[in-house]
Amino acid sequence: MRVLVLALAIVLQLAPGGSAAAEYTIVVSAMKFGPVPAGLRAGDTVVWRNDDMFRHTATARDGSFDVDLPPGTSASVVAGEPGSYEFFCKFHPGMTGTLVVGP
Ligand SMILES: [Cu+2]
Repeated sequence: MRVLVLALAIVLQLAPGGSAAAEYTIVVSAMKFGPVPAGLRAGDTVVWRNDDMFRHTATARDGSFDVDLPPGTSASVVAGEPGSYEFFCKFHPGMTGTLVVGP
């Protein structure tokens, strides 16, 4: 019984109410980045999922992230400093988007 109470306390500590980080997925398909999440905040996770048969990247112009996405894979980044981040694909420079991170 004591073990159970201890485990519960740890779970509550890891999930503080109200400020839990969110996770968003940006799907890459048909040589395009899908919609970027609105309301993204520092500490949230962005999952990039490549549904294409081609390799892509999600590369920030300011170098703050560079995600390699072989076909059929996913990778994630945690949103850092609030701001606006333009990104593109290294292999297909016409593929672009902007992530906006709020405080
Ligand atoms: Cu690409």
